Amino acid sequence: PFLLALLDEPDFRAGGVTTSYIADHPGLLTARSSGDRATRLVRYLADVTVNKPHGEAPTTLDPAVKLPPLDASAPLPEGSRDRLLALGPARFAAELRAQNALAVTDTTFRDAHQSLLATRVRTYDLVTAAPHLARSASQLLSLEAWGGATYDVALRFLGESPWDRLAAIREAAPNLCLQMLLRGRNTVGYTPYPDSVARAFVTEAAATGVDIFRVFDALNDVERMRPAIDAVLQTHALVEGTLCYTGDLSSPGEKLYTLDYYLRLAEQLVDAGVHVLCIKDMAGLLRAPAARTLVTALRERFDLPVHLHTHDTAGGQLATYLAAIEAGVDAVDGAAAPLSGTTSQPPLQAIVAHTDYTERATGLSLDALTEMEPYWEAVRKLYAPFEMGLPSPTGRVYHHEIPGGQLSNLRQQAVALGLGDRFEEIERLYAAADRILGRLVKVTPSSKVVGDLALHLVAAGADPAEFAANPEKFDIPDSVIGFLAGELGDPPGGWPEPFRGRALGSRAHTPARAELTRDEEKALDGPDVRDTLDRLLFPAPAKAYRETRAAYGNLSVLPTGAFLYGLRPGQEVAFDLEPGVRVLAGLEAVGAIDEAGIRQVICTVNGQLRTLSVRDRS
Ligand code: BTN
Ligand code: 3PY
Ligand code: ZN
Repeated sequence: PFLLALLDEPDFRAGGVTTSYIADHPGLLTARSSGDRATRLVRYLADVTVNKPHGEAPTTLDPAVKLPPLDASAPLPEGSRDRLLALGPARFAAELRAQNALAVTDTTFRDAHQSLLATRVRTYDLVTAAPHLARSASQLLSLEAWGGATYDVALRFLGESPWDRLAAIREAAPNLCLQMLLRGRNTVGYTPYPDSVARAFVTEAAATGVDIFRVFDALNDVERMRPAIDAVLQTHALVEGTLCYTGDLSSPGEKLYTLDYYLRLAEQLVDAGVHVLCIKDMAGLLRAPAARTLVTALRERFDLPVHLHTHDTAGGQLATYLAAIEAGVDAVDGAAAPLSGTTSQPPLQAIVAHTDYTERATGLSLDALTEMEPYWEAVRKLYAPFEMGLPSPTGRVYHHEIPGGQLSNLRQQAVALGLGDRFEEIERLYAAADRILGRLVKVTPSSKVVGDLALHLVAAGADPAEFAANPEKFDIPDSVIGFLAGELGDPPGGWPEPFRGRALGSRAHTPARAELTRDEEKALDGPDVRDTLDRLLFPAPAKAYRETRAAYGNLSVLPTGAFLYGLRPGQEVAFDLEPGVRVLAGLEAVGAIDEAGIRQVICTVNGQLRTLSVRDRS
């Protein structure tokens, strides 16, 4: 089959077989024996070793050596998932509301690294930690482990199936509720999809391992959350209806995002049948007094539990949590201390320490959480090239209101545009773009619309007042046109006219697809629903993933140090092709570059020498 595949390749017929041909087409090696699977993974390691896409390894430490001891044979303690399955979501929520203990969600597996490390943390490092949490942190309400940007990034950058990640974490922590973040009609993407996509997505996610769905809409439009909410209500899972928080409801100047606004929104969510109300403070704008007001009012008015999420961008969110806790908030989100703070969540350890020996004590063990810190510190070091967060807290967030995940991302984009030293300007234009577009709730994807306009104004050297007055004279990014055309729904403050009409003018906009083809609908019902969803949501990244998978196999089994940085001469790495099928791979030497740009890489695979040809693209 290998030769036949080769003969089918168009440039083979034109050029002939050379070592460089194989080096450039590793996907041709498609046999599936375990020896061959090992060789394909070693071929990947050889390529990374030669080409160093992320430079030299920042550390040679294997995070696993930092893990506390684990007795895998001891029975698992009962956890939140056992209770959810026993009680069903409605009674589970009623108990959450009735209990005194503050419930805690651990965001380390999703939002924390999305907000600090460009979403790059791999399944390998998560699945290594999960059995520890299942045993030593079984009091958690949930592990937020999926959704948001993780789906896209897994396919696009990690060569991983997001579905396999979910299934693997599910298996490693079977007693804990796994939670995901779902962007309403956009599911885990950036534009709206037909309702049947949201339905199929939720059904497959619940079947694969999601127990708690946090559903939001970027403009707080409950109608746009409803298909996803309805779909969750058909499963075993719990659904959180989300109020995305913006502005400052304590400010006398706030006329749009007022307490009344949030209470009306909450009422619609309650009517839609959600089990929990979530306050999603994606930029870290909720101040302690406003938290006290909002949590008190929501709990007086409705009998659902309230779950608070924030980002510690300005540095004060533990104060917000304490005010909310005193006001009766039922659950809060935190991250393992080494992946907490600034654009990420407040640290779990501090949340536990500040409530211990009070009525609201979480039941979590401060010691157990702290014992995991060296592991997460070592993991974070491995991902150093993806650090893009703030070096320190910033008060400017109260002005520009950029969400945590986007703030770190935008700083990177600014550096790429050569504007790294002028980030304040981008922040100022972000705030101006937000005003021009009507003071939006800014969260994926509305935050991307505002960010795209801000970067566009910077790049064009345009004055925001001039742009607002004469939009027809300027190029406008596609995402902004789509937003103005109503693709994301109607903003709470209404449309900014006459700006909108003049910006749209006669500009063409291709609306998002409202319907699928019959074949696509059928595929969503079929056995390959995961592949179908990958393709529908992220056509290009799904293709990149399939190609990577065909070329190298299952990259998620490789330890992260080797995956990102390759091997040093003399170094050996062990990995499991599947449970019990261990491979020991080593690097002997890397040869000189030849006239065709190829290097011979001498490796060992379970003690046998292999020489691989790798193109040097560095
Ligand atoms: C984040 O967006 O918060 C984390 C980084 C994720 C990057 C992904 S990759 C493609 C997609 N497009 C974006 O602008 N961001 C996401
Ligand atoms: C996401 O949509 O990924 C978010 O984290 C929004 O806050
Ligand atoms: Zn968040």
